[in-house]
Parts: sequence; structure tokens; C-alpha cells
Amino acid sequence: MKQEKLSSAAIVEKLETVPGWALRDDGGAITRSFKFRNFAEAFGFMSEMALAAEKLDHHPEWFNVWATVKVDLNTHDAGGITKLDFELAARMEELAKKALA
Ligand code: H2B
Repeated sequence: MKQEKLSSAAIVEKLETVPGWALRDDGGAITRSFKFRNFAEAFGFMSEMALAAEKLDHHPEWFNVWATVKVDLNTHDAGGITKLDFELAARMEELAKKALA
């Protein structure tokens, strides 16, 4: 399904539903850094998220060093940020909460 690029106002509004996420400085993605207890937890999160991302057919741009996973989400097909990015962000929040519980 072709996704519509969200307006800046819609992005600001939707960011309130995913605490911890922010608009990247260049406005090209929503971004968040997750800090886990160790590498195994960080990589476990990435493994589980990879399967969820594949199901959604929406894939994160991310960077891992030891217990930190830095994530940027956008929709290159739409040339901006869409509701799919917020769906993936919400899924990440659920999973990260579980990992840190
Ligand atoms: N992931 C992200 N983050 N943005 C996209 O635009 C995107 C994707 N497009 N995963 C999908 C795959 C597309 O390339 C395929 C062809 O459906």
C-alpha cells in the first residue's frame, strides 16, 4: 500500500504517542536511542524486531554498539515520514519495555 507522507504538524502530534522518540535534526526521520543492559539484550531486541519489521515490510535504519541500539525510521518509498514509521516505533517500544522489564 502506498503510504502518504505526514505533514510536520501530524508528525509533531504523533510523536506524543511514542515517548522517547524525536524528529531527527534534519527532519528526515524519527529517531531514538535504546540502551539495554548488555549486548545480548540489544541484539535480542534487534533479532525480534527484524522479524516484526519483515512482517510489516518496513525496515529500520539502525546502528548497534554493545548495549546501545540507535534507530532512525522513515519511508524512502514516500520520501518522508509516514504512519508506518510510527507503527514500527510503537512496536519497538513494546518490545524494548519487555526486554527491560
Ligand atoms: N522500509 C522502510 N523503512 N521504508 C520503505 O520505504 C520501505 C521499507 N520500503 N521496506 C519497502 C521495504 C519496499 O522497498 C519494498 C519494495 O516493499
